[in-house]
Amino acid sequence: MSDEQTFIAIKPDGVQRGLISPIIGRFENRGYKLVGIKMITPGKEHLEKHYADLSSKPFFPGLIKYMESGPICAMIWEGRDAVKTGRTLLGATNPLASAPGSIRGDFAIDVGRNVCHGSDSVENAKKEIALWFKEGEITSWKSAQHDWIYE
Ligand code: YYY
Ligand code: MG
Repeated sequence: MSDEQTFIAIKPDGVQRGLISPIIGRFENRGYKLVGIKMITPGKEHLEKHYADLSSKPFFPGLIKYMESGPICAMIWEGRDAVKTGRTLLGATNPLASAPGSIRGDFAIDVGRNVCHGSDSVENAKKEIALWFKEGEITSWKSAQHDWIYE
């Protein structure tokens, strides 16, 4: 489906390190379409909901503190296989295991400072988009490049 959507976030370290434009560039250059974007500093409760499945992990308190520490650039990217390909563009969770050419493989070292988030399934993408965006914040538009990207 060329209208599959994924939730991608540039974490506080990515924002502070000036990585918004290179990360956006990876998705734009690949052919994905940006349909939602905002700078947001969410509270603890919001972040605990976002990472609810990790709440029993030893790194959870540190993860929430890090995510709370500054603004996050929250985005929705749309296009064929956006969820799976979005994860490939990001690289492995541990940047040291991420291939060069991926975002984490090019811009990060430590797992706790891995600069970006991407939904791991279509179902979770839907949940995350609903958590981070209100309906009126999502734009529907036809890219002039559409027919040059898709057959
Ligand atoms: O989806 P992804 O971000 O690649 O990994 P998750 O397993 O969902 O973990 C979320 C987040 O938690 C990860 O991006 C960094 C952090 N984390 C950590 O600090 N230490 C770990 N051992 C595993 C994950
Ligand atoms: Mg995850």
